[in-house]
Parts: sequence; structure tokens; C-alpha cells
Amino acid sequence: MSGPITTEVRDGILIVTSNNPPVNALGAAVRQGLAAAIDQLERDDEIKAAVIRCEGRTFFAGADITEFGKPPVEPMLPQVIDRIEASSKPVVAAIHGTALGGGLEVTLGCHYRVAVPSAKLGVPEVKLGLLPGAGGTQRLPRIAGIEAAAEMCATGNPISAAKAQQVGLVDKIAEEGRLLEDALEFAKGVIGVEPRRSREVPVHGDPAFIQKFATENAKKFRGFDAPAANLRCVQAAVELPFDQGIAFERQEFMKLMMGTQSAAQRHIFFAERQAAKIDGIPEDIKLRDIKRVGVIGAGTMGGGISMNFLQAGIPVTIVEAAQENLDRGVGVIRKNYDASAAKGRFKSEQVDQYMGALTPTLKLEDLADCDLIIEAIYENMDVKKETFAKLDKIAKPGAILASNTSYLNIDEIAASTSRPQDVLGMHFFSPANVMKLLEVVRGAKTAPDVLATAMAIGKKIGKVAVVAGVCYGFIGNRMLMPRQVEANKLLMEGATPEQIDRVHVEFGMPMGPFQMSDLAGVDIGWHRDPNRIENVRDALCAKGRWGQKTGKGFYDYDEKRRPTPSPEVQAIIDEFAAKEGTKKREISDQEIVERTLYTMVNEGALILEEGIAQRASDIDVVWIYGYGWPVYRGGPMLWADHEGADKIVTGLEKHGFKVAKLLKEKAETKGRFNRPV
Ligand code: T1G
Repeated sequence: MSGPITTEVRDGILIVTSNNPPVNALGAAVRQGLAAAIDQLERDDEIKAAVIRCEGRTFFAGADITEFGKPPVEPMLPQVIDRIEASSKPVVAAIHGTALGGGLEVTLGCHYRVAVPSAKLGVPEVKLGLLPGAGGTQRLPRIAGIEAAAEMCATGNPISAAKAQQVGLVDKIAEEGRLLEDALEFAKGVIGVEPRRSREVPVHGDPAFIQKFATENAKKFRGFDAPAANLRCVQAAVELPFDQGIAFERQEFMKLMMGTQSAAQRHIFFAERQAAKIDGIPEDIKLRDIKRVGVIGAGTMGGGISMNFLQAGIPVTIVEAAQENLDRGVGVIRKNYDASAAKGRFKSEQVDQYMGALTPTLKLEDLADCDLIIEAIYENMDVKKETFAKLDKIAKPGAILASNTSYLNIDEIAASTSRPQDVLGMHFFSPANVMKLLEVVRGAKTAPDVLATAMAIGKKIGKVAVVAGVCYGFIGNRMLMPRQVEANKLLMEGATPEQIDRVHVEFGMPMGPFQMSDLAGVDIGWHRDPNRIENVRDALCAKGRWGQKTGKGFYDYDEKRRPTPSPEVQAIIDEFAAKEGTKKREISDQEIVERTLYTMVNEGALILEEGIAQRASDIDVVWIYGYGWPVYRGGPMLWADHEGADKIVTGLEKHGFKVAKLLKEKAETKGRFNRPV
């Protein structure tokens, strides 16, 4: 039998093996092979049972999501799973790696499940805006119980083999390295026994858990369609006979599959992986070896950046100018680790290990043995150029010199060294040990292997790295600017901070522009002269309204940091509006969308025209992972595809904006920024 599925008979047991790298996705050829294997099982009286297993790094990791949106090819996965379940002879799944989505559903069609201790089992479809569409929502409540089924389906989080055994999803834990042997032994033990078909097992557990779980997670599920659909299907398993439950699941699955949210979430799944690819640089380029990292600056960013490397097992030398700042910085790192350990994220010995790999120093010279040095000091070009000039004399040949600058020109910084080819930007997002986005800013002279090494080390420390070109604000912060400019203008014209923020939160952002300003600090970038008051922001800062950290900014905050609109702020806004002679008017929510979100799309189109981003999906990844753009809208450029470029151009022109050429082209040709998935 050619193709990804092969079979072998050993002691009367049919071993069905899939070899479909990289993750044994259940593409058409795999499904056809599985169906043929079940035919062989049924046909050959010498065969008494079967084991289904996978070669490579994992058991089936799900349906082949590259097939979505294409004409279906028989047999479809539900039919294959039904065939396995209906078999008159027992079928055992031998699970390693990650049995996910359709992969887990295949194991549920099997009569028994054997897994190695390191295996993970899950139904992550909800993260793609979907639900397990091959019987998972109906079989899980029967095999694992209502509670486990509800949580697994609605969150998409996988569970360990041990947890799976505890809830009845795994029948036996195999020894690492003996999975096939243990699965064969298990199969021998059930020969002649009527196969235990999942569909015939009664649903068990507490049905009330479903609603309780939905309520407890309402905030997390806000705006998403799929979690509620998953829970409705688990509820259907409780209320309906199996076949009717399956019909309900199919109906709910198709609704999600045809919706924009799943298209958006599948787009981001692939976009995140595409972002790691650098056009024009071979994927097998030799990378520089990063054994030790230097971080300059032990402030919020320097500390957070250091934590990423320490947690990845890479020692860090952290430099500060003054002892008290160094001590404070190291203390904050320790405090953050201790807080995570208290929440069970790390063991205390891990914290000691991380802290043991941190070398604090006051001397820049101590960075001489570092392979990568990241500067995270004051956002001032002169200070940065001076620092890089010193680094140039200290760092060893081949060391990568990176700046964490949020806006400034990497080429100018590189020019202050004799090695511009080794210089680039590594722009982390605050808090740097939490936010997943890393903008890797390539200078005009950055060497290909330096760029590739920075991207690879970004992945190693758990970041989603995106290549950006040099311009003010790179990709994310550059698109933030038109949004902020328009938000400030709208304040002068009659909108309030709470209206503008509400529109953004209702859109799906975690917070609006003014809430974000209060969180980050209204005083960031302020000239610090309380007598120089040229705009609303200056006036707020002059009054100590620096944001949440001072208990008041654009909003007033109570002891729990809950915001309330501030009459004092409104008075300041009105005063400036009067001074400007701007007449107040009723401003619609739609106008706020057009002026703050459509303008971001316009900036994104310019970023693409200028080659600052490699592809539109990179811009989407930046906004999802750097600013919390709702993943069910797929990022600004995919959202533009769904809105329609023509509608966006009309909206922009209505307010007198100059429309980017590329955006205009998309409108004229009904084109898209991203290929549909
Ligand atoms: N289909 C097609 N390609 C896939 C794939 C999939 N399900 N999963 C991964 N890939 C590709 C991926 O694009 C990348 O390609 C390569 O494999 C390595 O992936 C009916 C409808 C399994 C945990 O959601 O979570 O089943 O970039 O870089 O970090 O109910 O991949 O190399 O060209 O992520 O080691 C449900 C999605 C599908 C699992 C491995 N399953 N995959 O992580 O490698 S819907 C999922 C993952 C479904 C049924 C429903 C991860 C991984 P390239 P990678 P990794």
C-alpha cells in the first residue's frame, strides 16, 4: 500500500502506521489509507485487532487545515472515524506527541487509547474559530465526561496523558520508547471482547457545569463565536441521542466554518508561521551561536528582556550605570519570578536557577564575552549612539548589537559603530517578559545571518518575531500614530475619551487609546515642563494626571484602578477646543471607526508600499500579538479584506484623508491584502 498509510500484521494484529510529515495532518491520502486499512481489518479473519499509530514527532495533529475552503475529497474524516468505531474487532490508538483536533477524534473512534506520558491530547479547533467537527463534541462527554469535554472544547487547551487517564480518555500509559509494544499488548488483551464504542458509552458528569463554565469565562470569550458553539454542542450531547447530536454538531461546525471569525483565526494561524520566514534568505542559513546575552539597562524593559533569555536557559549579563538602579532592577526580576512561582508557573528551584544565570554589573566592559547585546536604555538617539560607539570597542567580533528602541532609526545607530552589519533592532513590547511580539528591525546594512539569528533567538525565547524595516515606529507604533492623532482631534470636536475607548473595546480591542495611554503613562514622551502647556496631554501632565500610576489620567481611578470619566479632564478638553475655535458636534461611532481604524489600514498599506513589512499578514501578526487586536478579526489588513477596500477608501475620502496608492488599487480591483484561507 503506497501513500502515507502503511499496514503490517504482527501476531494477528494489524499495525496501521501514518507517515505524513510534518505533523501527520489528516489529509485526503491519510483518510483514504485509514479507510483501506479498516477494510483490511474487517476482511482478513487472521487479523483479530488493530493498532493505529504515527511515525515522526506526533500522532495526528488534526485535520489538514490547508484543505479548508477547497472542494471536499472523500472519505471525509467523520466517515473514517465512524468506520473505525463500527469495526467488529477492537482498534487501539497508540498516542505520542500531540493528538489534536481530528487526531484526538480519531482516537475517540478507536475503542481504546494508549499514550506515552509525554503525550498531549486536545481539541484546539476553538482557537481556529471552529469546533471538533468529526464527533469530538459528542464522544468526549461520553468518554471523558461533561466537565473535561466542556473545558477542552471551549478553551482548546490540551491535557496531559496523566490527566487524560484520570478522566478516562486514556486507558493505559505506555512506557516512553515502548509505545507500540505496550499498545500491541493492550490490543492482545481485548481480542474477542466486544469493542467499547464511544457512541454507546453514556454521557456522564454534571450538565450544570456547562453554563457555569460559560459564565466564569464570559470575559475571556467576549466577542468570539466559537466557544459558545462548542458548549452548545456539549449540551446537545447531554440532551440528544448520539446521531442527533452529531447532526447538531455538523450544523454548528458549518456555521463557524462559513463565518469570518474562523477565516480570521485560521489566517492568523498561518500568518504567525509565515512571519518567521524571511524573503530572500535561505531557511538553512548558518546562524550565529548565542551562548550569552548582554542587556544594557535594568529598567522595566531591560529586566523583562533579561527574563525571556533566563527562562530559555541563556545566561544574561545585565548592566546599569548606578548601583541602586541595578539593585532595583535585579530585585524586580526576582519579584516577578517569585510572583509567577507563587501562581505555580515556575518551581522555586527554577527561579533560583534563572537568578543564578543573571550577572549584574556596572561595567559595560563585562559584556565583552556576550554573543548578543541588547540595549534597553533611554529613548534618546544621542545616548544610544554614544552607547553603541562604546559597545563597538568592547563587544567581541561577531557579536550581534541590538537596540530595543521603539521608534528610532537603526541605520543611524549602526553608523555609530564600525560594524553596521552586526547591528539591528529587537523591539520588545512591554511587559517584555509577557508580550509575545518581537519586531526585528533590519538595518540597510544588517547581515542576513544576523537577521536570521535574531529571528531564531526570538522564537527560542517564545516570541512571535516579525521583520520590520527602518522607519519611525517600524510597523506597530507607526500605525498607532494616525490612530492617536485622530483620537485627539475627535476629542476637540466633541467625542469624549470614554466614547472613543468604548468604540474600540466594542470592536474587540482590550482597551481604547485613552485607557491605553493611562496604563502606559500619559507622561511618556512628555517634555516635563509643567509651565509649557500646548495641548491636552501637557495640561494633564502638568496637573499630575500621569495615568493609572498616579491614580488619575484621562480617567479617575479608584483603589482597584477602576476608571471613571473625569469632569476635570472634560473641562481641560473643552477649554482647548474653545481656544482652537473648534465647534463641538455629535460624533457617530462609525466616524470614530473610520478616522481611527481605517486610517490604520491606510498606514498599513503605505508600510507595504515602502517594504517596511514583508507581507500584509506580518502587519496582522504585529497587531494581534503586540496590541491585542481581536484575533477573530484577523488583524488590520485581514479586517480590511473583510470590510472591503472600497468601503474603507470611501470612508477615508469622506474625511479628506489621502488614500495610499496600494489601498486605492485594492478598492478599484476588489482585491485583498491577504489570500483567503
Ligand atoms: N494542518 C496542516 N498543516 C499543519 C497543521 C494542520 N493541522 N498543524 C501544523 N501544520 C503545519 C504548520 O503550518 C507548519 O508548516 C508545520 O506544520 C509545523 O507546525 C475535523 C476541523 C501540531 C502543536 O489546530 O497546533 O482538526 O510552516 O510550526 O510549533 O475536528 O502545529 O513548516 O510549512 O506549528 O511544533 C486542529 C494545529 C485542526 C493543530 C506543532 N488541529 N497545529 O507545533 O510546529 S482543525 C490544530 C498546531 C480539525 C476536526 C477539525 C501545531 C503543533 P510550515 P508548527 P510546532
